Amino acid sequence: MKLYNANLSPYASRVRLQLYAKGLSAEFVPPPGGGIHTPEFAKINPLERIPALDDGGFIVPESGAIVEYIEDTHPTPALRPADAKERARMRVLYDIADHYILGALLKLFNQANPATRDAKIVDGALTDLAKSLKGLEHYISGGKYALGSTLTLADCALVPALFFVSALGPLFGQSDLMGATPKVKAYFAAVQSDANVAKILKELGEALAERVKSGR
Ligand SMILES: N[C@@H](CCC(=O)N[C@@H](CS)C(=O)NCC(=O)O)C(=O)O
Repeated sequence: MKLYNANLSPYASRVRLQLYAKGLSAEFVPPPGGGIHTPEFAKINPLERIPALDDGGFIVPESGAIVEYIEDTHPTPALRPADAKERARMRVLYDIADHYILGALLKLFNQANPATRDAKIVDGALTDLAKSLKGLEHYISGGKYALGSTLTLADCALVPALFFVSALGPLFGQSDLMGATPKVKAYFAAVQSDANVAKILKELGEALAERVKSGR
């Protein structure tokens, strides 16, 4: 398997975490042609987004489709609960990370430069983020993993999202964005004792430091 990847992408990071947790090896490659928006990569993924999976010539774009495909083709160890209610709980946690937390973070990411910052957009995004974290606080298990005692796809989506919550907060004068949601805060501290989670967080941290250093 080949994954078109960028270590800083929260979407690609969820796939890498799934692969590590399942003990699967894949080749991680940057998009060909020197970027995401190139004719070379558009031939592979016309949506021009990272990640995309190439499984022997079968291309799957979209991280949600990729993680489901990997679960279907490599079912053990399962990162999706078999029980319908548990699976629905997992999906809710995954979707909170995917739609709400990353949605608010994306707005903040675009306001990172203080020179061009729009205070109204920042306030709106911080309000959305606080609401999303409050929703997460309601559904998260309170244990080491988002759903309970084992790592699931919910953790694959939440870990990169919460990495960016803690990394971006200080840029907007918010050093403790998880402070109002103690279960979420305790979860993010506890899940880091998982070796695969620690590996993903290290990769994200290094990629972010490199991006900051390059000034892009
Ligand atoms: N819904 C997509 C989102 C992927 C996505 O937006 N990836 C970003 C990288 S973090 C990207 O490729 N952005 C290209 C761009 O917007 O120029 C997924 O889940 O895979």
